[in-house]
Amino acid sequence: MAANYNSKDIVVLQGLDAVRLRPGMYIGTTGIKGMHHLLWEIVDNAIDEIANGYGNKITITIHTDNSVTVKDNGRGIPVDKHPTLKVSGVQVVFTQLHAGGKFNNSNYSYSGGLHGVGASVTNALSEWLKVEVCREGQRYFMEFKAVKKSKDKISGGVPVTPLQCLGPTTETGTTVTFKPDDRIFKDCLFDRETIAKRVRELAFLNKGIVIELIDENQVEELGDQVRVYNYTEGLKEFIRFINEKNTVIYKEPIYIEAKTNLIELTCAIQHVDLYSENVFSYVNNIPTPEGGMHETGLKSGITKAFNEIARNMGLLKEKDQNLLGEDYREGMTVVLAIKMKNVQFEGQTKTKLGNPEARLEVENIIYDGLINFANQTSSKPILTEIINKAKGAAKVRDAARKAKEITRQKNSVDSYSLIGKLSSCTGRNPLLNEVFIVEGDSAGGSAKQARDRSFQAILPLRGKPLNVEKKRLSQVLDNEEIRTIISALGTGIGSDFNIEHLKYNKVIIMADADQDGAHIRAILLTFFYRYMRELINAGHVYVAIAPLYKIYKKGFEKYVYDEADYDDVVKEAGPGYNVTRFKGLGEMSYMQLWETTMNPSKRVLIRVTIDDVADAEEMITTLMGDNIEARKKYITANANFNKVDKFEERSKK
Ligand code: 28G
Repeated sequence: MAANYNSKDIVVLQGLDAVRLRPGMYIGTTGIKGMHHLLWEIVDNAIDEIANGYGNKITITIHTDNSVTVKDNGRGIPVDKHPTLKVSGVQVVFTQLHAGGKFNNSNYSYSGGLHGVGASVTNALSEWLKVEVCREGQRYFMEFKAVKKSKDKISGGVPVTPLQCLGPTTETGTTVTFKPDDRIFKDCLFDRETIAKRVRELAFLNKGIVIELIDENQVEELGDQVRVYNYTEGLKEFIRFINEKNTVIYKEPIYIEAKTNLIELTCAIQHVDLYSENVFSYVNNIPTPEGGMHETGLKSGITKAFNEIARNMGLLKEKDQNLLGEDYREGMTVVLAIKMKNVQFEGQTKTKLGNPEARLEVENIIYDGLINFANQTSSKPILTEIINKAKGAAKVRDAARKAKEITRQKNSVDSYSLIGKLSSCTGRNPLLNEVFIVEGDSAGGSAKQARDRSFQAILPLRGKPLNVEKKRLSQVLDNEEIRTIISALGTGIGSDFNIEHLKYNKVIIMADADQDGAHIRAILLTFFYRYMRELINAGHVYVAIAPLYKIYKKGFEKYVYDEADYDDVVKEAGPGYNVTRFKGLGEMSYMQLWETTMNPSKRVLIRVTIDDVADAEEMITTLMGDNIEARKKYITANANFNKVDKFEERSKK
């Protein structure tokens, strides 16, 4: 038995060794994101089992040793011997790459992107992994671990024992516990908030599912050691959550649900009294911020249906032109989630759906769904609101187009004076160049002295730029600071945006570490988010972090960038140290500014990313929106203005 067992392992381990050799190929990075990916592989399997109609609950427990347990109450992974591989189904799932048939098996239908690489990848990159299966009246157990093979070779996911039967049970389901191997993921710990965000999203996307999140690192008295996510209304609740801070123009979101041979679709739509459009799309539970065929289909379905409805309701007359899609999408929040087989992801971040067949399928379902909705008498007031809002949008669209023309002319006439503010760099290679957007003329002056002019340009902003959140495009373009930024970057904005014209590889926001600076950062990030999102997606936007203190004495000098590091640095300095506190960029000499904030070999930059679109949306609407109470609350809760959290992650240079 044992000999037989080992011979089977050989083939299997070759596969897993490949994973340990090049983890990045399977999980993207060996940083914190990659480590969380191990968890998502296991959670994905549990979600799949429940989405297939078996069980309703998942429990995720973060343990104090950085291991995690995931438990579902599905059928339990099959335990009988696989007909060709001759080992238990459990062993197949955890040792065969792509086991579970996520790619080619009709039982398991959906996969996507880096997701769906399989539980074996988690196993290969874990120090140990334990599985318990309850199935057909029996409880089973199996354990795997990483084993040292020679001086510098470790194999991961090696079975410690074959599948064991532990005796009878009335339960059914699968429980997996694993500990990421810290030889691969150095200094990485599971982050409760990261997990909570994704789990909340999964609970919105899979209505009815109950996901319990337990963090054993959290002491009970502090509150939420256990959080439960359960949304019986799914995307409807998701949309209410996204729009929570805004004023909606009708209360009940429009909801569409359908299943065809090709796809399963759910969609919720609700308008707010603002002007931007917010489309959140997912394929197989994976966010697709770059859009793709399903979004194209969604948009044409919406435009076609609403124009037809507008005519039927007499809100568009025979002589009137059809309204444009963008008119109907003004102030519209949509969440679209589809599931389909054999997905192809494309685009810069592999988050764009490429399957051409998805386009018409989504278009037809959305069109039918909306026409159907219009046939219910209760929908009339809602549709009247939507169509009248769209008519308003069409009117200003015309005016906006004219304003844009004028601005374009203005820009070319004024370009000398606009660019006059910009101290450009001498280098001509956009890939090497960077531009600092600096608050205030005096800081701008220091930055000009400090910079390395061969590749660093400085764009000082006079006052605060316009808060674009509540503004239409024409008003946005009326703002001189904004126009200056647009012409300095060279890309154009909105639908005219072209990243190939970008003149700088890094666009760095440099503002004070105080409340005012935080506001300017938020205004600029909002502008980029609303009008140049691709700039963020492509990783060109950064926030420079200026030091808060300098701690020094004879033979010792260190800058403190984070309030939390202060005590450590003081300890390191020892007795007799001095402290300089920097209230703003303006209080530093230009040499200090260079040393601490601009010199690429020493500075701290945060690359702005949109990991969680709904979250970024929440931050933007809260910080920039109408609801002053919500904004005050948010600012109080996130009072550390040196940290621009939620919206970014640190990039190790
Ligand atoms: C708790 C953490 C993660 C899972 C199931 C259930 C089945 C299954 C999973 O089958 C196909 C067959 C054997 C390899 C399917 C049970 C059909 C009938 C299942 C999970 C491929 C996979 N009965 N529950 N896999 N196998 N939960 N939770 O992983 O050969 S994975």
